[in-house]
Amino acid sequence: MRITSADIIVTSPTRNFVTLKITTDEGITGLGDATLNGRELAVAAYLRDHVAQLLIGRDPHRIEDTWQYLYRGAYWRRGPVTMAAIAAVDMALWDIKGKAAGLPVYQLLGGASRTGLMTYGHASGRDLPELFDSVRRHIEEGHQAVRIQSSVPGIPALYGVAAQPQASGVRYDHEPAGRGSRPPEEVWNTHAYLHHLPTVFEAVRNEFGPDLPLLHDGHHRMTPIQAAKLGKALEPYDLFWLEDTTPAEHQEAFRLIRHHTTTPLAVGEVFNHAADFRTLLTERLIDYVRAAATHFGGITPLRKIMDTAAEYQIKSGFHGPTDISPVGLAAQAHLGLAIHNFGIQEYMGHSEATHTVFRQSMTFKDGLLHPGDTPGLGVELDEEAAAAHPYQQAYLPCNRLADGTIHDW
Ligand code: KDG
Ligand code: MG
Repeated sequence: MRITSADIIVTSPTRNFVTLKITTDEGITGLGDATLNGRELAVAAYLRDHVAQLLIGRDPHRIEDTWQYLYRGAYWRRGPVTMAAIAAVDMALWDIKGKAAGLPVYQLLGGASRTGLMTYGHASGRDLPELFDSVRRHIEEGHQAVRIQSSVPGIPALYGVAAQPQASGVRYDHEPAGRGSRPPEEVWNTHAYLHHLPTVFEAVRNEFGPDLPLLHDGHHRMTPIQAAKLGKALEPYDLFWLEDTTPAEHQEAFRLIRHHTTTPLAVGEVFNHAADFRTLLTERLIDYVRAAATHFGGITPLRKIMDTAAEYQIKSGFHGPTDISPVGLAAQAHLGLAIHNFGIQEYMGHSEATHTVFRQSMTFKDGLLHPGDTPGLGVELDEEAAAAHPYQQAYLPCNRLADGTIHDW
């Protein structure tokens, strides 16, 4: 079998998605997700102008060799744009291999280690009653665990907290994506946040009891000592994990956080290379790997980092927001089903419009996510439907302190 074409499809049903479609001379096609929120067209250009021609004529079965060729052969290694592009090629080749074998990708990765994947959904509220309603709705939908994000008095709008009640159909604050040519700006106040958040968790525990697994995302806004303080303050509420406390390129900063708190830690959604995790894994500074197949170079390197993590009793908690396409989500669902050290899968569920563009075999029932048994990744792209939703500029917000200083996130 030989690759005959590699096409890049950019579509925006609610959010922007970049998809690579590889076609072979045997008529088998494969899809890969290359979506990098806010920098989508950079990855599309990287694939179209620098990668597509390298794929023509190659044997699609040679996944490892193609990965190494694109990674080592470019001279410029790593970085989110490069690794999202390589990820798309890697996923598309796994998709083709599965279709050629007549097997879902998880079978090629060693077969299922479990019947399905435990998930968490995103609950949020501008006040406690709204938050409680949102938690209840996520439990009713089947999630076994819930992420808790809440407004903070003194902070007018907060990323991760829907600006309207989620019952009104607004599922998330950035879906549909905030269209426009520059990021909206929000105000941030770490002191107010650190003061308020433990009171929210106390209220949620009082309302829902001790057994519901609860998570929280700090979006990289704390210093290491602030993160340590928060982890300690949240210990009575027994979190499943505290995510992205501090910008994680400072891997050694996690020594300080770990030293002070027993709250489990998750990090890595912005990572794109195994080296980003080296200190965190080998010193057991985290409990969950947050990488996404889409941003980490695909299924192949994500499998390898999870095998390394297993040596240190660290589990998966792959990044699954709605700005990872159904193809990227399927890729990590197949991997999560196969690996032994699966932890939890983030699952927000894509919008109706997204489902008209990407048809998937994935199911979510009885509290478990399953990628389905269709050969390959189990996702097909309706190109006509995709064309009906052209790319639109959209950016996540950035945040500033009250005095105007731009802040981490
Ligand atoms: O593109 C960035 C979003 O995917 C991210 O902000 C969502 O933090 C996030 C999460 O945990 O899903
Ligand atoms: Mg996050």
